[in-house]
Amino acid sequence: MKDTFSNANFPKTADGRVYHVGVKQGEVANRIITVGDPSRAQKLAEWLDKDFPIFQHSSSRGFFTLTGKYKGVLVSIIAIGMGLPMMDFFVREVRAITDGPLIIIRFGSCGTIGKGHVGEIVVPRGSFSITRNFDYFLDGGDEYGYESAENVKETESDLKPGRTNKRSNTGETNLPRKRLKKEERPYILSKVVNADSEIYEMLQRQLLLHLPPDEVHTGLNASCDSFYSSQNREDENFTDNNKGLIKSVIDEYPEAESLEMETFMLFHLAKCSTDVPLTRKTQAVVKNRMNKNECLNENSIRAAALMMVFADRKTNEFVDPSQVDHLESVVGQVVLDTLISVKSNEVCVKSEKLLS
Ligand code: R1P
Ligand code: URA
Repeated sequence: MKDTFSNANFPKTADGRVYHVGVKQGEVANRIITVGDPSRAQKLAEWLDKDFPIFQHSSSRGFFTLTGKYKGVLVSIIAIGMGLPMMDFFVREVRAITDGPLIIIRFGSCGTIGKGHVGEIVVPRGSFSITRNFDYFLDGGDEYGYESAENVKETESDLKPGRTNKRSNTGETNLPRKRLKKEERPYILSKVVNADSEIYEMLQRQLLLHLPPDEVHTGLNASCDSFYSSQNREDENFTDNNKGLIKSVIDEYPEAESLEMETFMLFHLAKCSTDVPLTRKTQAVVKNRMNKNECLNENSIRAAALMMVFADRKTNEFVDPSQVDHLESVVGQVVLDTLISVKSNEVCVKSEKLLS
């Protein structure tokens, strides 16, 4: 039977279950690994302590939660599916049913546009987003983010020395076409939001105990709103105007290493997370600090990420399933070890109350 929810602003059942992730207070730990694929979550769960019961919940919206103990510490492993909105559902709904600081590590997969190769690992120091500029596709431009030739106005100010303003017989202009302003281009690149620096460094240290240094990459991640268009994949069935997108990403962010679809939202929400309910602050103070891009220093969520490279976008190589199996085992334990090593007294205290 379907559950009944009340409060359209933040729907919950009478016993406090959230609408999409489907969990309630006491079912999720304050230390969380989030993955995309439910089978990756199951694989990680193999490392959980055998002498402690494992709580499991599959929601009707595709979220899969496992809570148990790892080396005696309460942890949750939550599979969220794919994309920025799924990360938003997960972070907000889990935040709503937990108390105290949350530590969240994303263990995902990615494509590489940097130094990495298939089967290697990326631990990003930060992430930006690449999103499709829907309005561009109404107004038009060329495939590379320049204004369309037919839009070029033949004014003196458009002319470079030595150019004429005559149109050719075919109607094409030889006027220099302007690179569109950033906000007018087909894909919008955001600023970078950093990972929690302590967890980022711990992940690298732990990984280097198990993998050669040249297989562990840092740099920046880009979270895209499509696996296809905003990751510069060709798709003849749609107008995507994404030729040269990876090149312009690297021009803007030479450190760009990986493309995937969730990490930016996790880092962004961690940065926007408030410790004290907003009603206890004046909205104006919070807004002012956000506008100045200042971290709200009472963030209740600390987040970091690491990704297995599944696709090499330079060579077009794609990962073999046997490599995935091996990587998930080695790296899965690294993520769990890191998750329980992050120091947070409050997290330890709060967690003990769970599932008791
Ligand atoms: C695309 O195939 C999916 O793989 C990556 C992307 O972020 C996207 O979700 O991550 P996961 O393997 O964690 O799902
Ligand atoms: N996940 C992505 O989002 N992109 C890739 O190329 C591989 C995994």
